[in-house]
Amino acid sequence: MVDYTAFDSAQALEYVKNQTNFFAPEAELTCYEFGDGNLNLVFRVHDEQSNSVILKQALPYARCVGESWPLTLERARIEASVLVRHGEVCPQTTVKVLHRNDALAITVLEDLGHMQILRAQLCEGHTYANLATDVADYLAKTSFYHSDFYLPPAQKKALVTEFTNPELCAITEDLFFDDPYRYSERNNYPDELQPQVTALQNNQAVKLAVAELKAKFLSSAQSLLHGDVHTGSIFVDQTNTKLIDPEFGFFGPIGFDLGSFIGNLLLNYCAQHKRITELPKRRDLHAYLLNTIQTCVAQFEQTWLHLAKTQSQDLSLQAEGYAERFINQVLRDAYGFCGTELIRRTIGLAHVADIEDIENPVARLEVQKQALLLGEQLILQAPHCNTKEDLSQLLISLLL
Ligand code: SR1
Ligand code: MG
Repeated sequence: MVDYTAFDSAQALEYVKNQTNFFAPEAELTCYEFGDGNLNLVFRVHDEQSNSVILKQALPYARCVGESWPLTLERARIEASVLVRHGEVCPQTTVKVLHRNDALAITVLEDLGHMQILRAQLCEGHTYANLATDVADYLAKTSFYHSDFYLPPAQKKALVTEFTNPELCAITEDLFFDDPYRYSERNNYPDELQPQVTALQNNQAVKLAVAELKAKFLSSAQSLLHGDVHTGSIFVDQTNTKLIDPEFGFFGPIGFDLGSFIGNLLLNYCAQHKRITELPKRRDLHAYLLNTIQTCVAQFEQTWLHLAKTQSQDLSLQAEGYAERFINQVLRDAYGFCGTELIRRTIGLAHVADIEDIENPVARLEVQKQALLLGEQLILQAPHCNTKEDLSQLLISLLL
């Protein structure tokens, strides 16, 4: 077995040249590193004709913090395996794995460089007509086909073991559910936000509702999640949508992925109050974001229920009305998890460019206050909604 070593561009190029056959032996290859995420190295290797692949390598620590935060290389195996499994049930929306080497924590992926990262595009006010239905399709299919509704019990349990991802889950457990609700050195917010943060951290009702969500995250192995569906994990163009980066994948509560996605759209919604100055333009983008959330939730529910009606293997879970009851709870969970995403991205360790890149600190502070309040109200009120219509009404009332 080859010993792990973190690659530089020359090593990444040599690896692709010698260990794969994507390029002709005589091809003149070029390679550069361009990763700007929190955790990994990302290289693009291309030839003179601009044929290219991406080589992604996990580092033994969190890149955004440094070697003081060691992190398992196992996440490369998890990520490649989630991509393969999700790709089997939703190929059109999952980035393709071309090659993997778990010992070197390497995954070679199709290059999506002709597409754009959704977060940057939304920040610039661009819209994508297929985004809602594509993400809904991905979330419904990947979660249904890896749930107890579909998998035989023994296979499901074996997969839960295969995808046990304790170190990456611990990051989410800390950053989503613990840090924002207590003092933590990792928290990051301006002094001017301290009164709101103190109020949040003293709000016992919020802490109780967050405890419910954390308990679900810890012990509801409902399906194989992506685990980190933020708008930086989605490539888009006007026809396609591709999910990347499921290194936080594990068997968890289905609503977590949907909630993370909605949460990121809402972070953008809040930021647009200060990003777009012309009112008609801002209204249009706000309408697009709200419509994307509503369409995604409705389509997710519809596809999931259709699969449950036509593909469920488990006899008891086919009981009349059970799938509807199950998915209603998933949607309540999603809006709750969405609230935790809004809060942790505002006062926790990992922020979003949508808000951070607002240059005027006074404007940014207003956006941060809105995101905090929205998150808090979703966490408190989502558990009391019965249907997706109630959840949608709740959201609209909070955005007014
Ligand atoms: C230390 S990792 C911080 C965040 O980046 C990832 O994309 C996840 O969202 C994680 O919470
Ligand atoms: Mg990532």
